[in-house]
Amino acid sequence: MSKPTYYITTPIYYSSGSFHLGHCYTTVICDAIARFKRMDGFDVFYLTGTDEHGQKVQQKAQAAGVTPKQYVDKLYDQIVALWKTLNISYDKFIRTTDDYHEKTVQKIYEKLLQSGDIYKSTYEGWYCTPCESFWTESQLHDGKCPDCGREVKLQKEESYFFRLSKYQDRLIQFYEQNPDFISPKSRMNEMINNFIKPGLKDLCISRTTFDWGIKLPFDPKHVAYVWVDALTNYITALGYLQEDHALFDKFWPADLHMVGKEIVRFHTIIWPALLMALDLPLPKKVYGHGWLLFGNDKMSKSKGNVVDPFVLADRYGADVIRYYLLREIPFGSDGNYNNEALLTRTNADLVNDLGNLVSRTAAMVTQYFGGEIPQPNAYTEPDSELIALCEGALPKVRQYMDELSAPDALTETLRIVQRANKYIDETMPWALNKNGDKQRLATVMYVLCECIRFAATLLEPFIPQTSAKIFEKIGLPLPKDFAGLGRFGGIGQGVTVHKGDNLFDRIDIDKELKELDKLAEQAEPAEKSPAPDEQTEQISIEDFAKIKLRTAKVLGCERVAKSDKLLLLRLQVGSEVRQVVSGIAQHYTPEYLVGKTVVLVANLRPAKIRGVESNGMILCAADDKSVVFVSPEKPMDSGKEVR
Ligand code: ME8
Repeated sequence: MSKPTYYITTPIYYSSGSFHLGHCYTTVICDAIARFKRMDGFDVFYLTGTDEHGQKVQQKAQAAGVTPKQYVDKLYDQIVALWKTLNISYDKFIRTTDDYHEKTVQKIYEKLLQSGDIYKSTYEGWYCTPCESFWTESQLHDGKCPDCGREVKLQKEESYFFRLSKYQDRLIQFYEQNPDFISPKSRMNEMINNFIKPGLKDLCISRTTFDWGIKLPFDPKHVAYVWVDALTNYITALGYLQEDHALFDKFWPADLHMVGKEIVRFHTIIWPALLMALDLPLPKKVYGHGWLLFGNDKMSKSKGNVVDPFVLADRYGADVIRYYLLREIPFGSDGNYNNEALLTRTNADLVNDLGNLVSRTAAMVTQYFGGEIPQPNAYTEPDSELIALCEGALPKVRQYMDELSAPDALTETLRIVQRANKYIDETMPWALNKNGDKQRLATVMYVLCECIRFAATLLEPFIPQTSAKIFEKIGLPLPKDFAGLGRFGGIGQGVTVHKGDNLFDRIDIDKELKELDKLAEQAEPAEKSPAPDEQTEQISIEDFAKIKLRTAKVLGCERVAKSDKLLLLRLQVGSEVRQVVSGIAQHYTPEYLVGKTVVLVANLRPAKIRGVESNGMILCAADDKSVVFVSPEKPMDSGKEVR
């Protein structure tokens, strides 16, 4: 009989900066789930990758003086090294610059055009480049991006639009019929109240102001919107619309898209609507996990509060990081990272509980039985308690993993370890040895080794290196599945333990905290936010030539009624006279301005300011304190071109 399938994905990571411990969170969780499902008899496909196109990447590459491809290649190497360090067992790594992906995205755009889901229009609104997100005026928070709090830019460009609004009712219906689609539940309400209820607008899905993206086949001056490019990775990676689509046939729809909470809206609104337009089945679940915070802020390079996973892995090993992220951060909510919690959790669970149990047991089996695990005799109390605990563990852990709660799954597993340590104190093997009660001693040793086998098997998805080391120590082959967890008593005759080194060394917390602080001081500074001129896109001379600048002479000037900021200027521009409203009343008196020559943006669309018509804008320079108008350095007639 063929195995049930399980398709799990992480988001694809932005290739626009270095990776920190917060990034590891999504991938480590997915890895634990993927490993668990494999051990639990599923045919798993675990996908991860990198999101390599977009304006942000182009700007960063430009600032670094390299091509975008060179830039993303470097980050690709970095992230692959990170996942190797953390033992991430993905089945495929997709890069959005992979040829097959680019070609398939083009086919997807063609398909959407043919189905009438795409049309051409003009986008006018706000754009957050770091998030690559479009926002309406009312969605902004204090004029800033509601997701990351950074500056947004007013964008006006010819674009292709996806008819997202058309799918609003079908989306609501889908959510109603699939109440677990968006998890945790609170995120479902957030999506409905914040995005669906105010009404979905059609989505701009192409850009023309930069070119680091996938060109639209039917209009190559447009590149695909990076989120459409990125979201479709989940199907292009499987061979959708490609010659070999066996994986797509086998694994789609995805069982789980694991994502951080800030990108739930892309995955639960835009992505399902695109899939509906492509007439494809929808994923079964999108889980929006919380953030890893550092000092109560989201850990992120731009905030400068990052922890380097390479440094931690180098000092303590990958499993310490994996265990901390999986055990300590309450799943679904935000969790605050601090070095002390990491070290304390490591000492308590991994050194004291797990490490001690394994080393004490291996030492006793060596000392009392020459290293060979003895077969048990009759079980008595409290043996049966431990047997029940072990035999009941897998169903409970499975239930927690189905609920995607790694912390509970680990707590349940560690119960076996903790109970076994207590069992050593209760049964006092050293006394049994002293009294010559070899029969009981054999049973006690056997019970302990079995507890270790159960715990180490259940720990494989979470801390695979440690699990492998434990199996080596107790002389058993690494299990490939959970089949051996059905019944207590799986260790046969002739198995020999190997004492070896400790699994984990105890950490001197005070000393390590100082060391980690020192390392943090030496680390790279926060990513500086680009200076305004770095952030601004470059324009061509043709673009600049569209702006008509003219010298103008102030013929008359008065205050605008009921406004302490506005002046109404009457300007001579060559043979023409114009009126222009300018917000400089707090910096100039009308009398001072009359007779001065200013520079006018002459082809600005007329606007009404406080009900007064304004035909142009005069150029001013400004800092925090003052505003000064720009004037030709020597006398100049009005109406002359400024260029
Ligand atoms: O969002 N705590 O990529 P990304 C927990 N390219 N998780 C964190 C985190 C933190 N402090 N910081 C980042 C993108 N993450 C898009 C995805 S998918 C079609 C496109 C998580 O590199 C974040 O929540 O910004 C996300 O799940 C993952 O790292 C990648 O984030």
